[in-house]
Amino acid sequence: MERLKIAIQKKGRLSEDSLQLIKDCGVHFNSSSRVLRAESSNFPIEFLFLRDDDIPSYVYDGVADIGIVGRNEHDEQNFPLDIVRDLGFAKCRLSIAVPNEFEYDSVKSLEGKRIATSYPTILGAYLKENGVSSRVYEISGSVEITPSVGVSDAICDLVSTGATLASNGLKEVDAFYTSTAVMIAHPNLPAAKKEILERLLMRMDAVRKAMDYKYIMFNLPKKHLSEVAGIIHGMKSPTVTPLVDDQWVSVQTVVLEDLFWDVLEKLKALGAQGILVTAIEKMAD
Ligand code: PRT
Ligand code: ZN
Repeated sequence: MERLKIAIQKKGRLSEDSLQLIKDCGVHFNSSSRVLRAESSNFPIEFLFLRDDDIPSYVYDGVADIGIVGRNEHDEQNFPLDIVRDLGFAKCRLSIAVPNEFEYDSVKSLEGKRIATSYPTILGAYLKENGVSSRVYEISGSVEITPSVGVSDAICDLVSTGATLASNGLKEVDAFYTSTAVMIAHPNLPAAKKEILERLLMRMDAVRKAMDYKYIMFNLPKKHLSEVAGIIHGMKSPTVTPLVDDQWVSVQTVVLEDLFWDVLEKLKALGAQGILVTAIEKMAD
């Protein structure tokens, strides 16, 4: 049987969310941390567990068909791959940071300075875009210690909470690039694999869409029914069921999680009662 090979980070910041997303798609597999590959028992997919740095080249070489990596890793390595989905998790930013005493006005302050980074391609493009020429040193790890040991004047590194910078006496001065996990794919997959990918994406979209919505049920004086559509911004018109008391109806619909509290307040103001809210597990059009 043809299987779609997906490369996932073996151990690190992307691993858990990547595996959870696939599990939520109803794809069963054994993910013991010692194995390098695993096959799903109920979906035509095979997993390769790799270091994140290796994923773009493996997808490019066809060792894997698709993979999940940080957008930063994809952009840095710059292989001609397709980004088929932005997955939203593992959010971070690539920032310029300098020692606290460094007087930084703008990116121009980096002219002629030494900058240490693990992202020379992305940084190089940013400097070029701004007409700044600096000396960029590629360092594979612990970039944040380079200014204190005197090998750089500034760094360019990934930041999420900022704690690492602070504890090294550095200040973040320019967060010029944002990254989240993305699903990458080889641009020329054979038709059979493309079809499996489409099935997987359909499931992923249903899982991820469900996370954005709540299912809401409530009773409402019938005379206010026409106002509900304007409040809920639902996907489709709500389901309305008559109640024994013919002045009232029961309404069921989905609401964007982000708008939920706002919607709840407005419904209460219309006289809604017995409001019941539940999470949605999957949602497809
Ligand atoms: O072993 P392997 O090579 O697979 O893993 P890795 O150590 O290279 O990668 P890993 O697991 O650290 O990161 C994988 C991906 O997670 C990155 O490519 C990013 O897309 C994303 N990500 C999200 C981060 C961070 N947040 C992050 N904070 N990657 C790294 N960091 C590091 C950063 O480099 C710095 O050292 O965390 C430190 C800063 O964190 P704060 O919270 O102190 O600001
Ligand atoms: Zn890595």
